[in-house]
Amino acid sequence: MIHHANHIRPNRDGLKVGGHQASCASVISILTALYFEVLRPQDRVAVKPHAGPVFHAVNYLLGRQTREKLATLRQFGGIQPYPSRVKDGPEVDFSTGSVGLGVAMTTFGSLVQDYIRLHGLARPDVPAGRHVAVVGDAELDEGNIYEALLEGWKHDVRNLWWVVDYNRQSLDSVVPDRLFGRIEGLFRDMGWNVVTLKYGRRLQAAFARPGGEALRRWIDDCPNSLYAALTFQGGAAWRNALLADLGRSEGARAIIDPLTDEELAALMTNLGGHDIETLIEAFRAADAEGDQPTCFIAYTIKGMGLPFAGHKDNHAGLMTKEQMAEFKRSMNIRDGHEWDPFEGLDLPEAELRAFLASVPFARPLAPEGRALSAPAVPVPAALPTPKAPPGRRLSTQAAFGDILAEIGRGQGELAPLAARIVTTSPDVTVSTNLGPWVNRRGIFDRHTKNDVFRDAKLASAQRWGMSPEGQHVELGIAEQNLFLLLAAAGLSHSLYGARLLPIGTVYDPFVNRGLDALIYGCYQDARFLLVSTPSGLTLAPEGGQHQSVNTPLLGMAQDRLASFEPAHADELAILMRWAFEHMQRPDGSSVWLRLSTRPLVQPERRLDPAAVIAGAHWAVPPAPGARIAIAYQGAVAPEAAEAFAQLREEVPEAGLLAITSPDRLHAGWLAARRRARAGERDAAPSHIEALLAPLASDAALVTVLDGHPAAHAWLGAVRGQRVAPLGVDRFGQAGDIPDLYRAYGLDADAILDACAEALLGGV
Ligand SMILES: Cc1ncc(C[n+]2csc(CCOP(=O)(O)OP(=O)(O)O)c2C)c(N)n1
Ligand SMILES: [Mg+2]
Repeated sequence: MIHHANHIRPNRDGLKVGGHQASCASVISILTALYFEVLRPQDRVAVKPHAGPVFHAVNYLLGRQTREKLATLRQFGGIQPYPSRVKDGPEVDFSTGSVGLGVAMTTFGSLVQDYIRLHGLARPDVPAGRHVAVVGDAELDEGNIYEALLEGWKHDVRNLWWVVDYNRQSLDSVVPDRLFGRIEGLFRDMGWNVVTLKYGRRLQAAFARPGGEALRRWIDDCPNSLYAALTFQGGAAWRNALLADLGRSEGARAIIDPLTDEELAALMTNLGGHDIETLIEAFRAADAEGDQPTCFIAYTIKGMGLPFAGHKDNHAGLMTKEQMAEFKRSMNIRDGHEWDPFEGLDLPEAELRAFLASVPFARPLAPEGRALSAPAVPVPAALPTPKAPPGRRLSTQAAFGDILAEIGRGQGELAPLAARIVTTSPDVTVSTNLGPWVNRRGIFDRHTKNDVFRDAKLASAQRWGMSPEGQHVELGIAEQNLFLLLAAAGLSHSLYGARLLPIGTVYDPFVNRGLDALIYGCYQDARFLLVSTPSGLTLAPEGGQHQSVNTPLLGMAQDRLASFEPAHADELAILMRWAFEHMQRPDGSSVWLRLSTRPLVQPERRLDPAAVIAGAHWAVPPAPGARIAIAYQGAVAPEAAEAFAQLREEVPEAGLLAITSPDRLHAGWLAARRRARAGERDAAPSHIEALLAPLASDAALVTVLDGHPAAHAWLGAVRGQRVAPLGVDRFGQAGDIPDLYRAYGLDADAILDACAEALLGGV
């Protein structure tokens, strides 16, 4: 596949195609043992990213991939470089690509599978499976792996296997010696079983002979880089190196001397991770042991069997045409038969086919295949909107907590929804207002644990009893774990055939801390509701590291994530209801709500839900031809309203626009432009075009949000109107809201100044 993509397929742009032949060769025996012998249909696998071609080749043999598709590796619309759930289809259990995340994802998949089974939500026809990660050894440098290890230990995850392709090479280099002693210790400390597969059968047999012990010691002591270099150099180099040290050991010589260079090289590279029998035996033994998480350290050689085996620079290496011709000769592959499934094998085809048909993994998991389905959870026509008593203010964060707590009562038509919601938070459950929901629905744990404080009758607003029925998964602070859990729970319908509606809360600035995992979840089309709060300068006394600036832009830029920032509880209730539905629609996505702890007076009004969902509505519509409008987003609503009241004294026709989602507005606008470009005649204008239409063609828009002003700056491009974008473009700092909004130019005076300037034509 890789050779075809690089050397056979026409190349139009002169770019190297690539495809990681060395990384693939390293892991072939491991994937063979797993897929053709050990795995069962219900098992879920994260294959190391750069073994994607091997994975597709496995599926080809299993009849789940076509010959035509194999020829499209890395082509537009073809097989992806790294396994992708969305683009490669249902055979891919977990997308991989950003190293480390797929590995950790298996931990959270295992947790989610436990959750649905312990809640009685599992489909009777889908048995519980094991979660397996095939791990590149350099992936273990990623910190998120250790975050997941700790979290997995806390949650007592089971049935988890990580098979490390321990070729002791990363992209740039050979990894330091003895590193694995450290890593093995870490796994054991976390309650994992560690199985090291260092040597294959042939080496083990050699070690058992007289003098074999000396040979074993020699290899054990051989530095990784020397071992790699000798592997690359081949038999003669092995012989020289061995004889230099072991030349006087008669036993060792009796092992080495009779072998040809080629045989000696084969013996010296007979590592556990390339020995099918050793691998299968180890997997079977672990299976028989039970459900303890197990790490297999399978020694391998990067590029095994290829001309650049062991070379430290082989990560991006590609065989030349001449090398491939030689490789084909050695594998008995005839020209023109490269894609024949059984080419080069000396077993009868019927026997091979019978074997493939008998492979446990070849059995279908469910009638619909590996991508399972689950019916949608009904969502009531409206969610309860919290009402602030007269004179009281309400923040969007508090309103979120209230709405969820009300759902948590599980009354009437809210019951099915309540049953499928699972919440999670990285140690900010209480401070993001999930407390009342948790008090009602309990904390999830495989083991029932009482709330010690409650039992001792110590006063606390939080009831933190844990049980298998609980519906909140409490996580440690590591934000990547939050997003990986949301990703796993957000794929529950597809992976385990049970629909969950996962909600994760996190402080808005710390979305950045888990961003790659968030993107990872979106990339594989996981469906969850992210609630990030508090946000922006409104978190005033906490200072600049806690005050998010970039998140509105992240929300706009992130595919498969619809992002909103409501200002008031009525908008929030509309958006949450819509989110539960949107998360379940085949053409839907995850949803992100950016909220605030700033309490605001709640307006009495009737909203058009469609407008709130589309991203904006006129709080005060402009008169036709108006020269100016103020547009606000989120917690700065009072400043905008105050400035607007003064503006109207001078410019009575002005309008006040409430933006709930620059993301949706922008997406809708781009979609409309694409429709128009595609020649759709009566294509309706986008929501933002329609909203801005009543304003004069050269009207000014003064926009304001507690976040980066670029989120609104594009609005001027919609109809060629002028924009004065106000927002935050520097680190925040500690203060109170009046001081900070004045210092950063978000207060009513700043908005009015911008209006005055705009009216004078100064934008
Ligand atoms: C987060 C991240 N950083 C960097 C890369 C680029 N990259 C791809 S593979 C690789 C080295 C992987 O080495 P290892 O996991 O040992 O795999 P091997 O190729 O040796 O099997 C790197 C740095 C990446 N894909 N993801
Ligand atoms: Mg490696």
